[in-house]
Amino acid sequence: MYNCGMLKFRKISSISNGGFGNLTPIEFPTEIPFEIKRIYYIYDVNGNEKRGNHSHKKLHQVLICVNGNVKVKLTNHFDEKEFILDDPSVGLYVGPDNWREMYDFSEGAVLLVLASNEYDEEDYIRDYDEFIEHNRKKFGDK
Ligand code: T46
Repeated sequence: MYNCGMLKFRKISSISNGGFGNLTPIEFPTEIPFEIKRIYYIYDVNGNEKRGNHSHKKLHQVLICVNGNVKVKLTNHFDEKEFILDDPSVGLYVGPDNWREMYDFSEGAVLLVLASNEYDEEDYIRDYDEFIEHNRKKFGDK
């Protein structure tokens, strides 16, 4: 699918002080395709709440559900797909021109986001018709 996809990170299992645990490191450029300039996380979301409903013009991001699970639907000029994030060692890469919706947050879900740039409201397209028109101009008529 255009400008998005699942990334599988390393999961290092170890026993220390008699206890078992996992550790997932994420390094640029071997594990993610951009340098991280911002990190934020979304949590305490009610199960019936829907977030997102926008696209970005330039921003690259990786979404990782580090606790619980959440669904993410991506729509672009070519395709649409629903992803289930339920594994802290897996990330969803989301590049520009993808409309995103996040929903069905489980109780305690924490969605960690690694972003290629600082927060900039000018980079958002929050109106769906504008998103369609932006993509039509960029990629042509369907
Ligand atoms: C995205 C999805 C996955 C800031 O002030 N700084 C920030 O870095 C961010 C991300 C947001 N904000 C403010 C802007 C709004 O007043 O926090 C408020 C909530 O943001 P928003 O409604 O855009 O949140 P989501 O969960 O719908 O979307 C967020 C990101 O904004 C977006 O880039 O891809 O998570």
